[in-house]
Amino acid sequence: MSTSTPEAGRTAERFDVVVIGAGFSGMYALHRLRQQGRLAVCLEAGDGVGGTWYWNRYPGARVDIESMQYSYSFDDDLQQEWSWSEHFSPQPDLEAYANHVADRFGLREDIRFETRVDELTFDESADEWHVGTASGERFVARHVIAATGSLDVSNVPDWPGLDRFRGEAYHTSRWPKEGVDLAGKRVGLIGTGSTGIQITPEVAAVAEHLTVFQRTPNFSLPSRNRKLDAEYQQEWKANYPERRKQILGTHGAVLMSNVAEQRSIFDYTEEEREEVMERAWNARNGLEFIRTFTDTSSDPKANEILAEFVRNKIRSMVHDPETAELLCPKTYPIGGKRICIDSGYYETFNRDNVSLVDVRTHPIEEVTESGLRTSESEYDLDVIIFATGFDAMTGSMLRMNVTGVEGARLADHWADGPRTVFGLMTAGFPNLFMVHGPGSPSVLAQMITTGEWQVDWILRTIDHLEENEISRFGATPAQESEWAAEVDTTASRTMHSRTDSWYTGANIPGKPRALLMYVGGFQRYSDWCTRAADEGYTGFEKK
Ligand code: N01
Repeated sequence: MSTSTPEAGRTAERFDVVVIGAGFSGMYALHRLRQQGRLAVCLEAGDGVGGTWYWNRYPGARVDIESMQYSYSFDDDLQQEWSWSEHFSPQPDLEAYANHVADRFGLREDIRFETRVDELTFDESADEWHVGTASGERFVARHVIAATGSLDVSNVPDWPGLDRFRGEAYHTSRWPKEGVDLAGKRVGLIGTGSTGIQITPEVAAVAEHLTVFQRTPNFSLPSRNRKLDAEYQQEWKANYPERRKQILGTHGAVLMSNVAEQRSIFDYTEEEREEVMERAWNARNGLEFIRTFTDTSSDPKANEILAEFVRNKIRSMVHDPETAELLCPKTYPIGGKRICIDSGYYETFNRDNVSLVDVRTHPIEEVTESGLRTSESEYDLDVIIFATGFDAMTGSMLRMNVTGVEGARLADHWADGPRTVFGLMTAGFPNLFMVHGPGSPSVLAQMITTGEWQVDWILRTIDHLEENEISRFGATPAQESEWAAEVDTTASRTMHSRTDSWYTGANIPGKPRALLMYVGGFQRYSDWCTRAADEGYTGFEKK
């Protein structure tokens, strides 16, 4: 039972902790808080659980981490009883899993659905957060855990005419629950990131015609998805305790199958390296393939050899040489943008009902009543699908209008790029914790497991604060600078920071450019966070 408190003429419900978001991390936070006997509520904008896997229900949506790992570890009965159907789970399986967890642990009674937080204000007199929602509810809590997702705020290009379009338009991340009937329709798809690459074959299979509008081609590698047999699952389940521990000791919180070569690409003759790449291409899924050599993510020359191998694969899969060439990425290193994995993407361009339009050379200029106009041609369409990505990493925090100490606005504090400590806290906004925030490994590590880990760190911290009667706890600017130096040093060794993508904010006009996640690896990251806790949180602001 919450208690009520008068707040600026309105009644606010009072909790120990408000959790924002009922995705995998938010649900886990709520579960742990309830276990601890804390009064907690979870506020969720959607009408169901699952976060990313609730919103992104477009045809073909699928995770790129294998199912036996991309799942909760906190409850052994749960991980023993649940069965996955495919190596890479499709969205419906992940949403079903989220629903199962919510029911199994009775979480729904403490989740308020269709409740979008649009105001977070710190009350300095009481060291509490006041939380306001779009529908007018008010909540007060000492601590807030924002589990608002790294990829939640949809990016829709600001083209003139969108309101004039007489057909249907959808962003993939807000795909209607009842589905969309594309049969017999002329469909335009904008965007060729992971999402565009997943939805392309699905749309092509039903639409009368699919036109893919591509600005930048992506490197996509075969997912080699497969049904999961009982024996494989059983083997994992028998070894779960040990495997889960091993996962936390890896760079990306993922165990890869045994990758045989741990050598530089230049240790091989040209002929040998072609053989090695060919073997790896046929045996591994895309995410493992790019780890075939030790130096392709750091040495541009090594990278170019691997990239050209993949381009040749694209050329061999796509029959029309002009289309094949357009699909070959040539302006950035392989692995600089997030690698996509697919099931039949390139082959889809061999279908008679699919065409590719290069909107790098001839950009889209406006949406018309009947379709899209580029600087070269007009395209009549019945449906436009925006697979145009997200205002990633910072968008979901900034849109909540967060105001901290002395009226400081988070939007101002992050005006030149986000500043955080471990992606978990930001200076001037005490008692506010983020899960997978900017400056954390976030999407570069397996997010369910690392989300559990971060929530555990946050709850350990809250325990410490209560034991020591600390009512206000926050990061300092000095700590932010120290963490920024660590983030920058590790980033400078990778291709990510030199490539335009949502990783660096380059996909959103006007967004400050900075690598938004920590690339030093999950193990190193968790060492930093654990050290801070073990040392009694020295350096943090405490009152
Ligand atoms: O978004 P994106 P996404 N005119 O930003 C194009 C995760 N995910 O939803 O590259 C024309 O990658 C844009 O072009 P360009 C995964 O982490 C995972 O696909 O900016 N085009 C690009 O092609 C992934 O990385 C899975 O030139 C415009 C596309 O839209 C992340 O989500 C599946 C444009 C956006 O690509 C985001 O992926 C799906 C414009 N004005 C997603 N604006 C799996 O687990 C944008 N574009 C497998």
